Amino acid sequence: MRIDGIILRELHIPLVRPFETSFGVTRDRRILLVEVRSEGLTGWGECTAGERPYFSGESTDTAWQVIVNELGPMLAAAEDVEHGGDCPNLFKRVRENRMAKAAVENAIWDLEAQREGVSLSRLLGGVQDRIPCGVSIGIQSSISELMNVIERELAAGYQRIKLKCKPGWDLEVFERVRDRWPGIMLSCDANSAYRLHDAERIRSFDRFDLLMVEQPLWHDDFFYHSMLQRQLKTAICLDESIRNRRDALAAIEMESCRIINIKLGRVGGFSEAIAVHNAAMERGTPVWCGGMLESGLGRSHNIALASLENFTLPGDVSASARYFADDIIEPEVTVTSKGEIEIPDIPGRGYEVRTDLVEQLTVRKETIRAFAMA
Ligand code: OSB
Ligand code: MG
Repeated sequence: MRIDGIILRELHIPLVRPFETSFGVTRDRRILLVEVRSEGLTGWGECTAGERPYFSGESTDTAWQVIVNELGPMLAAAEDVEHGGDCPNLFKRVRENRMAKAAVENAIWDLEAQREGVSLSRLLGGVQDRIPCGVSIGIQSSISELMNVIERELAAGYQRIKLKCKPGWDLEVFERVRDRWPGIMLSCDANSAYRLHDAERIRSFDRFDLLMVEQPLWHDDFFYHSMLQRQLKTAICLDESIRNRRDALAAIEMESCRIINIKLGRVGGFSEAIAVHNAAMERGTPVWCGGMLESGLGRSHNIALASLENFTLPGDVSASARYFADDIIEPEVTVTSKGEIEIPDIPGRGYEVRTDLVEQLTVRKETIRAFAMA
């Protein structure tokens, strides 16, 4: 395909309420959007890096630098990019920086779906026409506040409640929640808040019948998670640790987890996300689609990904309105009263980008041109 223009933007969008995890609080999003123009069509990609390098080593600022100085020029200079799947090879000189890579690669997949006149879901190999949805609930100021939030989300139909946790915001919280809702699908996500000396504490999570405990230990670990998994009835789910297909295979082989969270940005884009999905499916390991407080654009890509066959558990893919007063896509993402999102069955991502609103929210913008690579 002929690449006619690449534009990188940073948007500032406030969250409707702060989101607190074991590594910090997010109040306002700084979102990077990549726009790739080709032969009259525009593909969009979102970078899921956080404002600070606390979830992974990437941040809005590192991704900006890598896209402007490396990935953008590589794409602008490429002569033979036809598919989103060509991007990993094009970008292979750049190590790490998977969220930056995903933003650019996903824009090409987005473009390709439009060009081929198929839905992004079908282009990726998706087979489901609706996906089950859960919510991720941040650490709250009190347990009673948390109970109100859970009540609201269950009333909205969400099928699974995931509680962010850390030492001190765990046992008592689970106890109170289970007392009130004994039968709901409940899980927790520690974002690496525990260490080996907490093993006994984590073992006591078993009595709450959690669907999984997500990333209890170090962000880059398989070995100690495997030691811990042996001592638990509850399934461990890995998020941060899984960077690619090899990691997924290693984690499954070592029994470091029984469930895998797939995030587009964390694994570097649709190509690797599909590879992780397929590797897990072949080994009977269920996966689900994680979220990174994405705007509607990233959300629409998560929805398409989650339509693949082995996404059998409810994902952290939820309604736009939970995070944003006014989303940058049209229609915004909504969830049915059964806690499902319907997969759009029209060409492309199935949600239009509100370009006027994107322009209004843009705080910096750069047009990327090809330059000779060394
Ligand atoms: O670990 O899943 C996580 C948000 C930011 C960083 C890490 C995580 C999360 C979430 C939010 O849990 C999921 C969502 O976008 O709804
Ligand atoms: Mg997580």
